[in-house]
Amino acid sequence: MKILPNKRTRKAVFKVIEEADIVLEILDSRDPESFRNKKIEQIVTKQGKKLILVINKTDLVPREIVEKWKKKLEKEYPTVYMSSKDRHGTRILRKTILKYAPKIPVKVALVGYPNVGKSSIINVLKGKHSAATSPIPGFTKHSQLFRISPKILILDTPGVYPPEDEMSLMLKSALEVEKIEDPVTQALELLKFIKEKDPDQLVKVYGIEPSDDIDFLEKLAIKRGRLLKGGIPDVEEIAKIILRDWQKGRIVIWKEPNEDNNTLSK
Ligand SMILES: Nc1nc2c(ncn2[C@@H]2O[C@H](COP(=O)(O)OP(=O)(O)OP(=O)(O)O)[C@@H](O)[C@H]2O)c(=O)[nH]1
Ligand SMILES: [Mg+2]
Repeated sequence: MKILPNKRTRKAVFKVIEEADIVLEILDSRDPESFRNKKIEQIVTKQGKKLILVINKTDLVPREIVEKWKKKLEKEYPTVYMSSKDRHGTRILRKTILKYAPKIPVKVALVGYPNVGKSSIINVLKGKHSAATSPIPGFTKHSQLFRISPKILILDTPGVYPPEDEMSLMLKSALEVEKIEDPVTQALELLKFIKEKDPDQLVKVYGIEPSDDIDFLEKLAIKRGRLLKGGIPDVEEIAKIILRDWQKGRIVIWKEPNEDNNTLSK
């Protein structure tokens, strides 16, 4: 079953794109391709505006993989990469914005999936904490204009995604955990995914032998003392903890551009 984006959010993002001179699409470095929103890209180009792809969170992925992604993506659009966490790549981003600015001051819209780091990018560009950020996806609710410099104005937008499967949105950390209807099923899917790609991470993070069945959740619940009345392991609470750990980047799986079957979009 596909999850539809919030209509009001979608409308707000489209309005910001109309208002902007150029648009930055923010992608997560763990699988940049799957974070692209082709509908938005289409709208931007149709309006005759320049689109720039920005691969963020590069601190989570080896540099050579990010370079490969950049090479691939820039065949379509100018592409830069950065880590707002490490304050890395901000100079090249500013330079690229000014290179493609049709006028000065330029109004730049930041768009992308929830949680990719749009608001964090504004803060590193501004050099101080101005836009509110959070590990909870869907945090920014309204668009807001920030003055980065006399030459650059940036519009922050709420995260938006195309109609997509819950599993795929969960893997992209785009859903608020509290709103996931069946966290246990989603956590088991996530464990299965991690076990296939890099089971050692489960041992490292949780100290429990990798498994993708309910047994893993039960063991972790007991280990962490998350018990219901009668000593029953609170698997639902543990499922949410695992989903949140994933969203916070405590467990990291990435994809290479040439891999077909290792996608975060499933
Ligand atoms: N590791 C890492 N984490 C980052 C980076 N940039 C942002 N984050 C984290 O990602 C989470 C989301 O960041 P936000 O800036 O709030 O993301 P957003 O795109 O504005 O999210 P919405 O407002 O929900 O659409 C926060 O926990 C940030 O600390 C980065 O470069 N590296
Ligand atoms: Mg935000």
